[in-house]
Amino acid sequence: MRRMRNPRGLVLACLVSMLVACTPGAPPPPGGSQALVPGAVVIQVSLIKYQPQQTQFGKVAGYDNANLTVHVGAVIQFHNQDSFTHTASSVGTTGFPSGSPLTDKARSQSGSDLSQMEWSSGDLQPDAYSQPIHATAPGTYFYGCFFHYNTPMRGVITVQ
Ligand SMILES: [Cu+2]
Repeated sequence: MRRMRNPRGLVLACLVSMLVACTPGAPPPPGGSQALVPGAVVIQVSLIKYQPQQTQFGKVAGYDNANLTVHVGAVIQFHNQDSFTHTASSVGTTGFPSGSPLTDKARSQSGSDLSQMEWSSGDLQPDAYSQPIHATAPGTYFYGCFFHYNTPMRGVITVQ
């Protein structure tokens, strides 16, 4: 390969690396760069505002509505109202594990379907919206924040 010593070659190298970054299989971007989709159900995210409450599923907190019921076809987006980073990340369909099951993967945006087991908003910066997440199948979906799962910071979405 030719050495990239002239500016044109450098520009070409940058373009190529941008293309590579967009190919499937490349790491997903961090969350929070998304626009609000018209008609989306917004779940507000704030550890400051939304205190723990007891539900039939266990303790939830940090999201509003943290015990949300929607119909199949709904589109959900998370919106960070705090001045620090959160995530909304799937922890499965069978309940809240006692310790956090979330790994570093939760800090990158993944998934757009609630019934996919590994969806996550990725790192959601202050005032950012998550990607739209689609409720495609009935079920009970448990999620939490990578940073504050044990605080607790957890929520449930029931799709019927
Ligand atoms: Cu958090």
